[in-house]
Amino acid sequence: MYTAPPTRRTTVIVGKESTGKSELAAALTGRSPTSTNIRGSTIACETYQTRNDVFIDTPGILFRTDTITTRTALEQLQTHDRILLVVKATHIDDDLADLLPLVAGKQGVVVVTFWDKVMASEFTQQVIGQWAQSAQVRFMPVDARHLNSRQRQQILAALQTPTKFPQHWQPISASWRIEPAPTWLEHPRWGWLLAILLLLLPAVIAVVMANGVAEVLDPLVQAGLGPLVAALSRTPLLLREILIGRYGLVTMGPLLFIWAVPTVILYALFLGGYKASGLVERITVALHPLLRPFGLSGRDLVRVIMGFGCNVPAVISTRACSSCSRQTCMSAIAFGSACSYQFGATLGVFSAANLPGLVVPYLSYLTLTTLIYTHLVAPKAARSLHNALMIEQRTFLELPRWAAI
Ligand SMILES: Nc1nc2c(ncn2[C@@H]2O[C@H](COP(=O)(O)OP(=O)(O)OP(=O)(O)O)[C@@H](O)[C@H]2O)c(=O)[nH]1
Ligand SMILES: [Mg+2]
Repeated sequence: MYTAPPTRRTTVIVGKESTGKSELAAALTGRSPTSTNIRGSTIACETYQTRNDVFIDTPGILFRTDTITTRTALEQLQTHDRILLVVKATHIDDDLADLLPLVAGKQGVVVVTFWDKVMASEFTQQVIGQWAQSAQVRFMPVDARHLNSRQRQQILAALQTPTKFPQHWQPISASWRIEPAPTWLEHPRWGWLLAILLLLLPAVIAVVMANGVAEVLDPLVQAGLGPLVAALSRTPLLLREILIGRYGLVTMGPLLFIWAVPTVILYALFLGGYKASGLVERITVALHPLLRPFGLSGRDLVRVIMGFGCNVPAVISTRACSSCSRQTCMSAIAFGSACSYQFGATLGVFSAANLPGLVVPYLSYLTLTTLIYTHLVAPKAARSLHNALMIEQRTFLELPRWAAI
């Protein structure tokens, strides 16, 4: 007998940026989102569905800034009443103070992520217990990357009978705040230099490794193409030139792929690793002071570099950039990293000419001209010393997981 599926409950997952909302949504539903998550940051609302539930994963809310993604998250808050509020254990006092007013009067539960970074002692448990009691809201401390089935069941069960977030509740202070340990990237004098070297490193390694692969494949492909080239040599002159001339489709095309594609793939893998480990954010924080005179922030720089991988997601993900710098950032992508093939193909040409060292002047030239261009097009206000809209927080570094890359 046919039984109609029960009406699904819709829950909106909200929280600040990089607090583990997407990890939670995936762990709670065991599903992938219906839309793509570009390089780890949610830039539009994503829906995760199970038989009984619909979870709407919103982009992280950024305070002290004015991004389209933040506006999107706030719109979802207005239209739905069941909320899964995500706060980070390491900055729990700030997160609660900032986010509770946004959800007051709505129903839901609070999930405290990054619990693995807090010493799970009697004291910390006590604080959570006291909050739950005085606010009459459930608090669930978890490591969102490794949600066990008991925690999953508890959160889903709590969402079946959500309680109201209080209107006027002042939580007693947790009194802990855990900042990621500083690295050499935070060195006041040399941090920026290390950041630049780390940014260039993937390009250099990708070129060296990819060229190694291409050197092996090149003669094999040329030999494989031999019979086809011979067969095509009897075609009319114009067609022959187009197909097997010096820059012909058959003679040159496959070789370009061999030289460029490994570079593109390796570069994308390196950047994926940087992003999944949190290193990209650290680099952007280190470079932030150097970028401000050009009307850009570290956040924008990541998007420009993403353009080398593919400029479409790079431009789309500028939704998470401050409105103040977004246009400059898109201009910089269009100017400096306009095409996903630009990088691979250019390096392929350098290598084919046996001059791979040209990568250094090439990148320097590209950087310099892009910076001059952004300086010219950026609004004066964005370049101001007083512009605090675009300052980033330090992220925790971790070993990149394959799945995340
Ligand atoms: N140590 C630790 N890392 C976590 C936890 N939750 C998430 N992460 C890591 O934090 C990073 C961000 O996680 P996401 O799930 O993408 O965070 P998000 O809140 O969806 O981020 P935005 O969509 O950009 O707002 C990833 O590298 C996760 O692996 C956690 O509980 N503990
Ligand atoms: Mg997300």
